Amino acid sequence: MDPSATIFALASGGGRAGVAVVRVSGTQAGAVLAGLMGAERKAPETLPRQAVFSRLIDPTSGEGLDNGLVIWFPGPASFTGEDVAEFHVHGGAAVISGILNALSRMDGLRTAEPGEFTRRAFENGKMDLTAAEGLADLVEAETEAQRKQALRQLEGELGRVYESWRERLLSALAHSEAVIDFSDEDLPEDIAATAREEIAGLEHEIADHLADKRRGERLRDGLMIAIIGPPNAGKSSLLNLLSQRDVAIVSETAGTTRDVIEVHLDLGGYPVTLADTAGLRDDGGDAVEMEGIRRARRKAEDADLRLAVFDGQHWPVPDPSTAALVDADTLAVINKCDLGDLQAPLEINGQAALAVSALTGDGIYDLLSAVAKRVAGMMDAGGSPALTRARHREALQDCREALGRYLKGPEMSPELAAEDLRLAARALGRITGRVDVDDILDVIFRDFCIGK
Ligand SMILES: Nc1nc2c(ncn2[C@@H]2O[C@H](COP(=O)(O)OP(=O)(O)OP(=O)(O)O)[C@@H](O)[C@H]2O)c(=O)[nH]1
Ligand SMILES: [Mg+2]
Repeated sequence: MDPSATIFALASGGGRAGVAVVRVSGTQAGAVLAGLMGAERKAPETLPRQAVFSRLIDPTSGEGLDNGLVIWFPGPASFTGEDVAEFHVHGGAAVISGILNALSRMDGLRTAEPGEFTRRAFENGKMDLTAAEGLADLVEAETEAQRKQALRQLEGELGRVYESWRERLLSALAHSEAVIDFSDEDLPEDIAATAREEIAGLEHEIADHLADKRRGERLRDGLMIAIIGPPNAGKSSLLNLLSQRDVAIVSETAGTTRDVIEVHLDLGGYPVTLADTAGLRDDGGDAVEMEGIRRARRKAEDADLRLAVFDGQHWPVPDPSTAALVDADTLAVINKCDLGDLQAPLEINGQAALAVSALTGDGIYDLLSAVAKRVAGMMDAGGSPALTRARHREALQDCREALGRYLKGPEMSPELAAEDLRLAARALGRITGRVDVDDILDVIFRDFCIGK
């Protein structure tokens, strides 16, 4: 991969569309513009960042390819920091391939690798790594909450938090190094103590940020909600009702569902996966059902939230195997409330239970609100931006460990103390891409779908 080459790619999605955008970035972008606009060229160089309507031709054959808009973004004030040309053409397959083929025949041009435009933007200092990740998340975002989180990250909120921590560390490091370099001279007496205090405060902030119950990661990946309960309680009926699709087979035979059935939903802007599972029972059932029950239990354990469904016909005696699984991360539901009044109190293991009917829809609105409230509580970061990747978490843990070592050893030599601060600052720098990231860039940008 030649990093100095001029690169091009379809920047909009594949498939037939009214408009498609082809982007070119690099030193040849100006020549590409001139080539494709031919004699009609209205010198967009004099009109940077303005749309110019033009006929577009194949520079080799002179054949007309399309009529479209051309926009010229001279570097460094462009997305990648290089000269960039954009062609907004009709989004038909033949138009797009005509333009891409014409570009591929031009000297010094090649197709962009996945994520290469964004990688160049990062390498030219247009955005830090967290912002680049935010951009990838924004393109992937399927729900409103995901979009908000991604946009905040793209706009640099998370990067700014880490960068300000790193600056505070570097300033404490400068003080520690002053103690090493000028130990015999008269430095202010409390300089080491002040640095230590500053680091203790910072360590606290990082610990708080890490103790976020994986909010940001959950929002990125979606939350897993397992529907569990005894056979025939109406779990599959509830899944079908909540997802408004006929996904799971419903029947009066106990043990109908065996495999885990998953449905992805946008719940009030939050991404969730609802998993219907085999009814839990300890006795009976064939080998297939037993395997289904094993999977159901595993799903229940792995899920972020459980919906425990009980059969209202047996109320007030809840099924003991399922009741044993009701905890603070479980919403208890008593189904089939259409069959008769349920005896109060509606409560299982001290957790309030909701009465619903998957048949008539009674109580479903309250159930949805209760689930949405729990889900929002598990994913909302509130005021501060949340870390969104395991990569961030690992680097922050490294940082915290180094700070812990520094704080534990007041009698430690100033040289060792400074080394720990340096390691902590490096760990933070890795998140934003300031230091030590060459080895991970390929992995980070390979996953981008932009520029493919
Ligand atoms: N009256 C009434 N019947 C219901 C309700 N919900 C489900 N049923 C009936 O209860 C039976 C079992 O429903 P399912 O949704 O298959 O129950 P399940 O919990 O998925 O059962 P398994 O997959 O066997 O574990 C079916 O005959 C449903 O029509 C309800 O709210 N009221
Ligand atoms: Mg079922």
